[in-house]
Amino acid sequence: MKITVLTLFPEMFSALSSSILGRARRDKKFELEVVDIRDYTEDKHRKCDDYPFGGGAGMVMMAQPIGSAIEAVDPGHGARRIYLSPKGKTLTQSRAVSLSEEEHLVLLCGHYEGVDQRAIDLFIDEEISIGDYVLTGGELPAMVLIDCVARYIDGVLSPSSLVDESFSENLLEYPQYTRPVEYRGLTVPEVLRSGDHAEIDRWRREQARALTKKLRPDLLGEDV
Ligand code: 58G
Repeated sequence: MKITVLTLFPEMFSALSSSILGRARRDKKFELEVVDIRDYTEDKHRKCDDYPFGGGAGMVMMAQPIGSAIEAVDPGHGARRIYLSPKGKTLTQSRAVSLSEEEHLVLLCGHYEGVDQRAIDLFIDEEISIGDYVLTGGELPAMVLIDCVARYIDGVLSPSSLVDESFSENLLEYPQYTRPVEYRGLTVPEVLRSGDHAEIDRWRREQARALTKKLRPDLLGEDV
Protein backbone atom coordinates (compact mmCIF):
# COMPACT_ATOMS: atom_id res chain seq x y z
CA MET A 1 0.00 0.00 0.00
CA LYS A 2 1.00 3.58 -0.61
CA ILE A 3 -0.06 6.54 1.55
CA THR A 4 0.43 10.08 0.24
CA VAL A 5 0.09 12.96 2.71
CA LEU A 6 -0.53 16.51 1.50
CA THR A 7 0.51 19.10 4.10
CA LEU A 8 2.03 22.54 4.60
CA PHE A 9 4.16 21.04 7.41
CA PRO A 10 5.94 17.97 5.98
CA GLU A 11 8.58 17.94 8.75
CA MET A 12 5.91 16.87 11.27
CA PHE A 13 5.80 13.43 9.65
CA SER A 14 9.32 12.56 10.83
CA ALA A 15 7.51 10.87 13.74
CA LEU A 16 6.63 8.07 11.31
CA SER A 17 10.31 7.18 10.79
CA SER A 18 10.65 5.74 14.31
CA SER A 19 9.71 2.47 15.91
CA ILE A 20 7.45 -0.07 14.20
CA LEU A 21 6.33 2.19 11.35
CA GLY A 22 9.93 3.26 10.63
CA ARG A 23 10.97 -0.36 10.30
CA ALA A 24 7.94 -1.23 8.18
CA ARG A 25 8.83 1.58 5.77
CA ARG A 26 12.47 0.48 5.55
CA ASP A 27 11.24 -3.08 4.91
CA LYS A 28 8.96 -1.73 2.11
CA LYS A 29 5.80 -3.06 3.78
CA PHE A 30 4.20 0.26 2.90
CA GLU A 31 5.28 3.47 1.25
CA LEU A 32 4.74 6.92 2.78
CA GLU A 33 5.02 9.90 0.47
CA VAL A 34 4.88 13.32 2.17
CA VAL A 35 4.13 16.15 -0.23
CA ASP A 36 4.46 19.87 0.55
CA ILE A 37 1.33 21.59 -0.79
CA ARG A 38 3.36 24.82 -1.12
CA ASP A 39 5.31 23.21 -3.98
CA TYR A 40 2.11 23.41 -6.06
CA THR A 41 1.14 27.04 -5.51
CA GLU A 42 0.93 29.24 -8.60
CA ASP A 43 1.32 32.38 -6.47
CA LYS A 44 4.61 34.24 -6.96
CA HIS A 45 5.04 34.51 -3.18
CA ARG A 46 4.15 30.81 -2.73
CA LYS A 47 1.07 31.83 -0.76
CA CYS A 48 -1.33 28.98 0.10
CA ASP A 49 -3.86 30.69 2.36
CA ASP A 50 -6.06 33.78 2.18
CA TYR A 51 -8.77 35.68 4.08
CA PRO A 52 -12.23 34.09 4.29
CA PHE A 53 -14.97 35.52 2.04
CA GLY A 54 -17.67 36.90 4.32
CA GLY A 55 -15.13 37.84 6.97
CA GLY A 56 -14.24 36.15 10.22
CA ALA A 57 -11.12 35.17 12.07
CA GLY A 58 -8.10 33.41 10.62
CA MET A 59 -7.10 32.18 7.20
CA VAL A 60 -8.43 29.58 4.78
CA MET A 61 -6.28 27.28 2.65
CA MET A 62 -6.69 28.05 -1.06
CA ALA A 63 -8.24 25.52 -3.44
CA GLN A 64 -5.66 25.88 -6.25
CA PRO A 65 -2.52 24.51 -4.52
CA ILE A 66 -4.57 21.66 -3.03
CA GLY A 67 -6.20 20.79 -6.35
CA SER A 68 -2.90 20.88 -8.24
CA ALA A 69 -1.16 18.77 -5.57
CA ILE A 70 -3.92 16.13 -5.57
CA GLU A 71 -3.97 15.91 -9.37
CA ALA A 72 -0.17 15.55 -9.40
CA VAL A 73 -0.07 12.67 -6.88
CA ASP A 74 -3.26 10.90 -8.08
CA PRO A 75 -3.78 11.78 -11.76
CA GLY A 76 -6.28 9.03 -12.62
CA HIS A 77 -8.13 9.25 -9.30
CA GLY A 78 -7.18 5.67 -8.46
CA ALA A 79 -6.67 6.59 -4.81
CA ARG A 80 -9.12 7.01 -1.95
CA ARG A 81 -8.83 10.71 -1.09
CA ILE A 82 -9.48 11.61 2.54
CA TYR A 83 -9.69 14.99 4.30
CA LEU A 84 -9.02 14.85 8.07
CA SER A 85 -11.71 17.01 9.65
CA PRO A 86 -13.85 17.23 12.78
CA LYS A 87 -16.89 17.02 10.45
CA GLY A 88 -15.90 13.55 9.24
CA LYS A 89 -17.09 10.10 10.20
CA THR A 90 -15.24 8.91 13.28
CA LEU A 91 -12.26 6.63 12.68
CA THR A 92 -12.98 3.19 14.12
CA GLN A 93 -10.98 -0.03 14.15
CA SER A 94 -13.25 -1.51 11.46
CA ARG A 95 -12.85 1.58 9.21
CA ALA A 96 -9.09 1.26 9.67
CA VAL A 97 -9.22 -2.38 8.53
CA SER A 98 -11.17 -1.43 5.39
CA LEU A 99 -8.76 1.44 4.61
CA SER A 100 -5.82 -0.98 4.95
CA GLU A 101 -7.23 -2.91 1.96
CA GLU A 102 -6.84 0.11 -0.36
CA GLU A 103 -3.97 0.30 -2.86
CA HIS A 104 -3.42 4.06 -2.41
CA LEU A 105 -4.65 6.57 0.18
CA VAL A 106 -4.26 10.34 -0.21
CA LEU A 107 -4.61 12.25 3.07
CA LEU A 108 -5.22 16.00 2.97
CA CYS A 109 -4.20 17.93 6.09
CA GLY A 110 -5.88 21.30 6.64
CA HIS A 111 -4.54 24.08 8.79
CA TYR A 112 -5.74 27.49 10.08
CA GLU A 113 -9.56 27.67 9.76
CA GLY A 114 -9.72 24.86 7.22
CA VAL A 115 -9.68 24.59 3.43
CA ASP A 116 -11.79 26.24 0.71
CA GLN A 117 -14.95 24.13 0.41
CA ARG A 118 -14.43 23.79 -3.36
CA ALA A 119 -11.23 21.78 -2.78
CA ILE A 120 -13.31 19.32 -0.72
CA ASP A 121 -16.22 19.25 -3.18
CA LEU A 122 -13.97 18.73 -6.23
CA PHE A 123 -11.19 16.48 -4.96
CA ILE A 124 -12.13 14.65 -1.73
CA ASP A 125 -13.93 11.28 -1.44
CA GLU A 126 -14.59 11.30 2.29
CA GLU A 127 -13.94 13.22 5.50
CA ILE A 128 -12.66 11.33 8.53
CA SER A 129 -12.38 12.58 12.12
CA ILE A 130 -10.30 10.99 14.86
CA GLY A 131 -12.70 12.23 17.56
CA ASP A 132 -14.91 15.08 18.70
CA TYR A 133 -12.34 17.81 19.23
CA VAL A 134 -10.73 20.52 17.12
CA LEU A 135 -6.96 20.67 16.50
CA THR A 136 -4.77 23.31 14.85
CA GLY A 137 -4.04 21.02 11.92
CA GLY A 138 -4.94 17.71 10.30
CA GLU A 139 -1.36 16.42 10.61
CA LEU A 140 -1.76 14.66 13.97
CA PRO A 141 -5.08 13.07 12.88
CA ALA A 142 -3.36 11.90 9.64
CA MET A 143 -0.57 10.31 11.67
CA VAL A 144 -3.12 8.63 13.96
CA LEU A 145 -4.94 7.23 10.92
CA ILE A 146 -1.69 6.04 9.30
CA ASP A 147 -0.58 4.29 12.50
CA CYS A 148 -3.95 2.63 12.98
CA VAL A 149 -4.21 1.51 9.33
CA ALA A 150 -0.57 0.36 9.04
CA ARG A 151 -1.07 -2.23 11.81
CA TYR A 152 -3.30 -4.18 9.39
CA ILE A 153 -0.84 -4.18 6.50
CA ASP A 154 0.80 -7.59 6.03
CA GLY A 155 4.23 -7.78 7.62
CA VAL A 156 4.01 -4.60 9.71
CA LEU A 157 3.31 -6.41 12.99
CA SER A 158 4.50 -9.85 13.98
CA PRO A 159 1.94 -12.43 12.76
CA SER A 160 0.45 -13.15 16.22
CA SER A 161 -0.07 -9.53 17.28
CA LEU A 162 -3.51 -9.09 15.74
CA VAL A 163 -4.79 -12.53 16.81
CA ASP A 164 -5.63 -11.78 20.44
CA GLU A 165 -7.07 -8.47 19.38
CA SER A 166 -9.63 -9.88 16.94
CA PHE A 167 -10.39 -12.72 19.35
CA SER A 168 -11.33 -10.14 21.98
CA GLU A 169 -13.41 -8.23 19.39
CA ASN A 170 -15.18 -5.25 20.93
CA LEU A 171 -13.72 -5.90 24.37
CA LEU A 172 -11.06 -4.01 26.26
CA GLU A 173 -7.69 -5.72 26.51
CA TYR A 174 -6.91 -7.89 29.56
CA PRO A 175 -4.08 -6.70 31.87
CA GLN A 176 -0.51 -7.57 30.87
CA TYR A 177 2.50 -8.25 33.12
CA THR A 178 6.20 -8.85 32.64
CA ARG A 179 9.11 -9.50 35.01
CA PRO A 180 9.70 -9.20 37.91
CA VAL A 181 7.07 -11.37 39.62
CA GLU A 182 6.88 -8.85 42.48
CA TYR A 183 7.09 -5.06 42.14
CA ARG A 184 6.48 -2.81 45.17
CA GLY A 185 4.39 -5.45 46.88
CA LEU A 186 2.22 -6.22 43.86
CA THR A 187 2.60 -9.68 42.35
CA VAL A 188 1.76 -11.07 38.92
CA PRO A 189 -1.47 -13.14 39.11
CA GLU A 190 -0.60 -16.77 39.89
CA VAL A 191 -2.56 -18.16 36.92
CA LEU A 192 -0.27 -16.37 34.42
CA ARG A 193 2.72 -18.25 35.88
CA SER A 194 0.94 -21.64 35.97
CA GLY A 195 1.74 -22.70 32.41
CA ASP A 196 -1.88 -23.88 32.02
CA HIS A 197 -2.81 -22.20 28.73
CA ALA A 198 -6.48 -23.12 28.80
CA GLU A 199 -6.74 -21.65 32.30
CA ILE A 200 -4.81 -18.53 31.18
CA ASP A 201 -7.17 -18.07 28.23
CA ARG A 202 -10.18 -18.36 30.51
CA TRP A 203 -8.71 -15.83 32.99
CA ARG A 204 -7.92 -13.32 30.25
CA ARG A 205 -11.40 -13.61 28.70
CA GLU A 206 -13.00 -13.05 32.10
CA GLN A 207 -10.72 -10.06 32.82
CA ALA A 208 -11.56 -8.53 29.44
CA ARG A 209 -15.30 -9.03 30.00
CA ALA A 210 -15.28 -7.62 33.57
CA LEU A 211 -13.08 -4.65 32.60
CA THR A 212 -15.33 -3.83 29.64
CA LYS A 213 -18.47 -4.04 31.77
CA LYS A 214 -16.94 -1.72 34.37
CA LEU A 215 -15.22 0.84 32.11
CA ARG A 216 -17.05 0.67 28.74
CA PRO A 217 -20.52 -0.86 29.21
CA ASP A 218 -21.48 0.82 25.91
CA LEU A 219 -19.26 -1.69 24.07
CA LEU A 220 -21.43 -4.52 25.45
CA GLY A 221 -24.60 -2.76 24.30
CA GLU A 222 -25.49 -1.81 27.86
CA ASP A 223 -26.67 1.56 29.15
CA VAL A 224 -23.94 3.97 30.20
C1 58G B 1 -12.81 23.41 12.16
C2 58G B 1 -11.55 23.78 12.55
C3 58G B 1 -12.97 22.65 11.01
C4 58G B 1 -9.15 16.98 12.20
C5 58G B 1 -10.45 23.41 11.79
C6 58G B 1 -11.86 22.28 10.25
C7 58G B 1 -8.63 18.18 11.77
C8 58G B 1 -9.58 17.95 14.33
C9 58G B 1 -9.63 16.86 13.48
C10 58G B 1 -10.60 22.65 10.64
C11 58G B 1 -8.62 19.27 12.65
C12 58G B 1 -10.19 15.56 13.97
C13 58G B 1 -8.19 23.05 10.02
C14 58G B 1 -7.41 22.34 11.06
C15 58G B 1 -9.00 20.83 10.04
C16 58G B 1 -9.41 22.24 9.79
C17 58G B 1 -7.83 20.91 11.01
N1 58G B 1 -9.09 19.11 13.92
N2 58G B 1 -10.99 15.58 15.04
N3 58G B 1 -8.16 20.48 12.30
O1 58G B 1 -9.95 14.55 13.36
